[in-house]
Amino acid sequence: MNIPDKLIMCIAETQKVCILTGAGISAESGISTFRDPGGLWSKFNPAELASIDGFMSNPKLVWEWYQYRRGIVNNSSPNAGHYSIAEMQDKFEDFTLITQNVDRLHQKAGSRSVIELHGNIIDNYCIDCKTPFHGNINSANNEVPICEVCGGLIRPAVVWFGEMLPEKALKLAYKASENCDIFFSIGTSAEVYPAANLPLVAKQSGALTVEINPNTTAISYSMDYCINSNSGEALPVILDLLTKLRGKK
Ligand code: BV8
Ligand code: ZN
Repeated sequence: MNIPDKLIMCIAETQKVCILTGAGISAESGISTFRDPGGLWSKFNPAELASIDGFMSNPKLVWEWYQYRRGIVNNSSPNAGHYSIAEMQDKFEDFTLITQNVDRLHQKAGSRSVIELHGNIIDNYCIDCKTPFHGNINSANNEVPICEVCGGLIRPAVVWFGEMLPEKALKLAYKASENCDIFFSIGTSAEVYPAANLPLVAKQSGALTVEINPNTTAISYSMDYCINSNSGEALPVILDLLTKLRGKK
């Protein structure tokens, strides 16, 4: 895979980097993406499962789907792409990592202050009183746990379709996208809003934009660089070239 010299020079000279990741960065960790052939949405209907209406109309089905995905996530490890991003964090004065992912593999790889736009699949809370739930979630017959405070249903701490994103996370994400010199869009189809706005906000704010994705996406045409590669392959190469170039100075 070829990383243009000019791009590496730009990365080496900048101090303000913003990265947005999607499900693709976790693909090499064995976690299905959503929209790739055979991905999660090809097997399940997102409106049915990843939405508040879906949960309220069939709490047990949705709970079991998240339990199934939690099992995969709990047995997954970060890949070279996650570790490369974690190592990049201390190479720039101003570095922001925004993720749409709910698997917390960035944090497992050592990334700090990760902005989670769509929540996380590890935590749970009461759908009525919002109290965080720390009780047992693995009942024998996968029953939906009940809130110990008010008796409400317990749900995963993800952001479902039709739900607002966490206000603070979204504000920080827009601010970083508006103020960076280089913006990377990595492993996302850029089809879910408002996250999909961020690469374009960065571009409109004057950032150099780089996409890392083996496929073409809805925003490829507007990116300054498209590295058509798996992130687990491209990111270690970028990190190595950057370290060598910085080391030479
Ligand atoms: C909201 C958590 C206010 C749950 C998820 C404006 C215009 C149009 C629609 C809307 C809009 N504003 C709001 C909407 C509605 C909706 C939306 O965007 N719908 C889309 C489908 C059109 N948005 C919302 O509802 C959001 N809420 O805005 O509230 C509102 C509400 C209603 C109406 C107006 C305003 C909430 C969105 C959050 C939903 N929750 N996840 C869960 O996980 O179960 S979204 C889900 O999709 C995941 O978080 C996922 O991360 C995210 C985005 O998908 P990607 O990460 O990009 O994954 P995908 O599979 O699509 O792509 C993977 C890519 O990786 C591919 O390109 C592939 O080529 C690449 N790849 C594969 N292997 C590799 C790789 N890349 C690199 N390396 C590899 N090895
Ligand atoms: Zn409650």
